[in-house]
Amino acid sequence: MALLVGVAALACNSDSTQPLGPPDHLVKNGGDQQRWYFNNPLPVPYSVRVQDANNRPVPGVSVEWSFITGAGSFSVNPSTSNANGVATTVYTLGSSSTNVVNARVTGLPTVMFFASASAPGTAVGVTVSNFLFAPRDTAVQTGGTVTWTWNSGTTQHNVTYTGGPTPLPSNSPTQDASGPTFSTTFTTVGTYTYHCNIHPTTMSGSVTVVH
Ligand SMILES: [Cu+2]
Repeated sequence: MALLVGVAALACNSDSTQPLGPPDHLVKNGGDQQRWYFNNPLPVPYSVRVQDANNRPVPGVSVEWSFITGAGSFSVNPSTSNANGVATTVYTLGSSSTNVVNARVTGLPTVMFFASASAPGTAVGVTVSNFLFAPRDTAVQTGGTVTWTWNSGTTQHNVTYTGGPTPLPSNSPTQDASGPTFSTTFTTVGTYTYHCNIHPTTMSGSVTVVH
């Protein structure tokens, strides 16, 4: 038994001092299965790691990206694996709802990425209740409007912007009851964050504005 353990440890040691082998396989590293909007870049880049037969990262390898379904575009193509063996590209969706992309290194099995796309809303509603915004995170098309509707009894809340492309939109008045509304029309692409400044730890949200 002791001998077996010794042999295993030795094998492990010799592995780490062996010269790096040629690219053997690709491992999916990030960006798969996103849902986003037509003609917008996916929020998370597509990323694969190139490894040798002993699962060590191989730098300097060219990874080619191609779409099988859905004609989008890539920020870089091909991309080259970095010191950690990782190659990335940002995929911008086209007008197809289904998107399948292959990452490929010559001679190795391909790795597939899936994304689905839809049209962003132009008139989006959020409920202001005790003590949350629902939905918390929402998206709207450029030029579209988000309308918050209060449903809060006698407790007062507001929509106060905390971040995003400047200048930030105007904040809502502080109000209560059921029925009052507040709207913002968004003209600049980006992610806006907001909270109720009376209940900032529980009541926060975001609006992502897309093309
Ligand atoms: Cu509040």
